[in-house]
Amino acid sequence: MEYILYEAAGGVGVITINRPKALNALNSQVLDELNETLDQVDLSTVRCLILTGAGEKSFVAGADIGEMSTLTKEQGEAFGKKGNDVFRKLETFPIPVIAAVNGFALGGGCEISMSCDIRLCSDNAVFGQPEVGLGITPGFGGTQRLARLVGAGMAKQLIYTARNIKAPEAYRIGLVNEVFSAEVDEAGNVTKTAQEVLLAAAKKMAATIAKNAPIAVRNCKKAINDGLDANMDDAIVIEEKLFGDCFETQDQVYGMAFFLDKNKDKVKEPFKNA
Ligand code: DAK
Repeated sequence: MEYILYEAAGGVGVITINRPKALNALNSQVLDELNETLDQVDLSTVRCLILTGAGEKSFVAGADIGEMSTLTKEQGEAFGKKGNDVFRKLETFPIPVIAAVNGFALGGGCEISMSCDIRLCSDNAVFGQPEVGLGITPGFGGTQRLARLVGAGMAKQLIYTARNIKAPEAYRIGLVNEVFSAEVDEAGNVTKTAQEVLLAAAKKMAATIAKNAPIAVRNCKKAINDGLDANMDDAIVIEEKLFGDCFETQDQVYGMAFFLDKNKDKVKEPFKNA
C-alpha cells in the first residue's frame, strides 16, 4: 500500500494515514487502501484499533481538494459514497477505534475522527468543518456526527462559520476526550513530543481495552451505537439482547468466577473469547 501503514502487536492495531506531503489529505486511493486495511484486520487477535496520521503537523487535512475540484455532480456523489462507506465501516467496526489526532483535523479529517469511538489529540490539534468556505457542505457525515457529539447548536455554529477550533476548545465542547502535550525535562528540553505522548497514551488506552472481555467490549460498542439511533424503549431492548448474548461465553463464566473466588493469591488470566 502506498498511503496506509498498519502494524499490530499485543491485541492493538495501529493504522497510520501516510501522505504527509499533502498533510494526509484523503484522496480516492487513501480511502480505498483504508477500506482494504480494515478488511485485513485480524479480528481473532486484534481487540482495539488506533487511527492516526503520519508526521507531527496533521492528522488529516480533509478530503483532497485537488481531486475534488474537477468532479462532476455524479463523480462528487461517488466520491462521497466511497468516503461514507469507509467512515461507516470504521464507525460500525466490531472492535473500538481510537482516533489519535496529531495536528490538523479539518473537513474530512474532523469527520473521520468523529467516525471513531474515542478522540484523543495533541495540543497542536485543530478541528473544523471549513466546507462552506469551499462552496460545499460537509460530505462525509460531518453535519450528522458533529451534531450528535457536541449538540446541534454548537455544530451549527462551527459548520456555518467554518471556524477552526484548537485543542482546548475541542476539549471544552466535548469533541475530544483528552489533550496531550510534549514532555519537557527540568532544563526545558523536550523529552517527548506531543505526538509521541499522544500515541503512547492511545496505545495505553487501547491496551486497557484489549485486556477486557472481547465479546463484552464489542457488544458495548454495538449497544451504544445502535441504541443512540433508537428510542429509549427500543434502545433498552437492544441492550438486553447484547447483555444476554454475553452469558455462557467463556469470558463471562471466567470473569464472574474470578470475582467470586475468595483466593487472594489468584492471578487474572487473559480473556479468551468464545
Ligand atoms: N487537499 C489537498 N491537498 C492539501 C489539503 C487538502 N485538503 N490540505 C493541505 N494540502 C496540501 C497543500 O496543497 C500543500 O501541498 P503542496 O503545495 O506542498 O504540494 C501541502 O498539503 C501543505 O499544505 P500548506 O502548504 O497549505 O500548509 P500550511 O501549513 O500553510 O497550511 C492548512 C495548513 C491545513 C491550514 C492548509 O493546508 C489548509 O487549509 N488545507 C485545507 C484544509 C481544508 O479546507 N480542509 C477541508 C477540505 S474539504 C463531499 C465529500 C467530502 C467532503 C465534502 C463533500 N461530498 C461528496 C458531498 C469533504 C470536504 C473536505 O474535507
